[in-house]
Amino acid sequence: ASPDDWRTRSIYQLVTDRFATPDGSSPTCNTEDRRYCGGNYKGIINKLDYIQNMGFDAIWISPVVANVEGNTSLGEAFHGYWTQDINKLNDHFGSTDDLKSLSDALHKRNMYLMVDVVVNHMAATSNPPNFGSFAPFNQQSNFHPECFIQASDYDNNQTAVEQCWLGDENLPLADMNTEDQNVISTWNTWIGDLVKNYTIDGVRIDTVKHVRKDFWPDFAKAAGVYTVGEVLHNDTNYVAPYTQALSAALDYPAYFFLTAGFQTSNGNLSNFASVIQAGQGAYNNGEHYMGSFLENHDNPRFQSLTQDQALVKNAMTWPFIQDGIPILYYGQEQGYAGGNDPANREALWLSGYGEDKPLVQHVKTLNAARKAAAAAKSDFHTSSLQFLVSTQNNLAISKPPMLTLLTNEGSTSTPQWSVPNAGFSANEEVVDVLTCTKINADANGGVTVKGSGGNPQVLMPTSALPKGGTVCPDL
Ligand code: ABC
Ligand code: CA
Repeated sequence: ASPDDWRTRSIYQLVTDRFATPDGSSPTCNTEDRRYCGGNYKGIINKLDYIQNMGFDAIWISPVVANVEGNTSLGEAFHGYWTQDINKLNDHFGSTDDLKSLSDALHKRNMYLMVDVVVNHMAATSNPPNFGSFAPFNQQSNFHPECFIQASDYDNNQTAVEQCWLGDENLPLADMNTEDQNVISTWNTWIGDLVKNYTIDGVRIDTVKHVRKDFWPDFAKAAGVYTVGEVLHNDTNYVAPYTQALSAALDYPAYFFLTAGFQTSNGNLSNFASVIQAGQGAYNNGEHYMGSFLENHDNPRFQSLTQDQALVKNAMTWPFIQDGIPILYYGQEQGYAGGNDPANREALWLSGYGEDKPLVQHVKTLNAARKAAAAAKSDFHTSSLQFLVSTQNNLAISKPPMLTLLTNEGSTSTPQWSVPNAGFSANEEVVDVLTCTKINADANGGVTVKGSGGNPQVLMPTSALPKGGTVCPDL
C-alpha cells in the first residue's frame, strides 16, 4: 500500500510476544526477566476483533526474522530485534504459514499489516562475533570494523553513528557494511521478497539514522510500499532529510515535546505547537504521512510519567487529530504504566482485554471521529492543521471539520478556550464528541468553551456526524 493508502489509516503497534497467546491462556510474564512470554501470530489472529473494535485498520508487529536463541546478558530476543538469519522466521512467533494466515486474516477485514525490519545490524552473543553464525552475511567483511558508538557521537560524529556499533561487549550489534555492493543488493532483494511473500502493506524501519541516508531510497523502492523510519532524535531539522529518503519518519520530535508538554501543568504546549509547525515546514510532505505516537516499546509509558487521567486523555488525543498517521502502542488503552524498557513491554493478556475501560472508549471515539471527519470533508486528510490558540497551558487545533481543544492544566482544573474564528458557520451547532455535549458557535463561527475536569474536547459540527454511528449515536 502507498503512503496515500496509509494516510487514512490508524495503526495499533504491538509486541508480538506480548499481545496474545494462541490458546487464550494467561501465563505469567515478568517483564524484568526479558524472556519469551508466549504471544504469537495465532494469538494476534484470535484477537483481531479487539483491535478492530477500537477502530484500528492496521497493525505494526515485531520484527519477524530468526533471532539469537537462548538467554543472553539482556535476556531473550522476545522483541525480535536481534537478527541471526534474515531468510528464516523467528519460530517463537509461528510458522511461515501462520504469518501468511495473519496477513490474510487482516486483509479479509480490510486491515493492513506493517512489519518492523532491521537492516543496520545483526546481533552477536560474543565479542568478537562469530560471523559464521549469521546468514547470509557470514563474512566479517559484510560488517563495519568494530567500534562502539559513544554517547557523545550522537551530537558531533554522524559517521560514527552510521558506521560504529550499537550494543555492548556482551551483546554487540554488529554493524552492517551498508556501503558494500553485495550487502546493499542482498538487502534490496530481501525486502522485496519479504513484502511479496507475506503480502505486507507497510514497513517500519529500525535504526534509520544509523545508516547513511542515500542507502534508503533504493531500499524503499525495493519494498514498494509505505516505509516509515525510526530516526530517534528530538530535532525536526535532524529528522527532516530522512523524510526525503523514505515515505516518512516516526514523529520523534513531536513525541519528546508532547510528553514533556502534557505530563504536568508546568509543561509548555506552545513549545509543542512550535515543533509541529517546524515539522510542517521541514518534512518532505509536512507532517502528512509521519507516524504520530505517544508511546512505544523503547520509552517509558505516559502513565509512568503521570497518573492524572485528564493529562493522559489530552496527550492521547493528539495522534488522532493531527496531520500524520496515528499509532497507538498496545496496552496504552488498558492503562498500562510500565517505565523504561523492559518494563513497558507488559503482557496484554494480564489486562483481560476489557473493552469497557475508559481509555479503550476514548480511543474508540477518537478513531471514529477521525473517520467521520474524513467522510464529512474530503480534504480532511490533505489539509494541514492550524493552531488557533497556543499558550503554555492550552491549545486549540483546527483541522476542519474538527476543532480540538487541549489543556495540560490537569484534572482539578476548569479549562477555558476562547477561539474567535474557529471556522464553523455562524451559530452552527457543534458537539464535543468525547462527551456528546452540544454548544453553538457564535455569529462569527467562533466558540468560547468552558471545560471541566481538565478534559480535552474534540468539537465537530453535528451535521458532520452520522446518525447512529459510533460517535454520539443519539444526536
Ligand atoms: C537493551 C536493553 C535496554 C538497554 C539497552 C542498552 O539494551 O533491553 O534495557 O537500555 C533492541 C531491544 C532493546 C535492547 C536493544 C539493544 O535491542 O528492543 O530492548 O535494549 O540490545 C531501535 C528499536 C529498539 C531496538 C533497536 C535495536 C533499535 O526501536 O527496540 O532495541 O535493534 C538508539 C537507536 C535507536 C534504538 C534505541 C533503542 O537506541 O538510535 O534506533 N531503537 C539517544 C540517542 C538515540 C538512542 C537513544 C537510546 O539515546 O540519540 O540514538 O537510540 O539509547 C532525546 C535526544 C535523543 C536521545 C534521547 C534519549 O533523548 O534527542 O537523541 O536518544 O532528547
Ligand atoms: Ca550502521
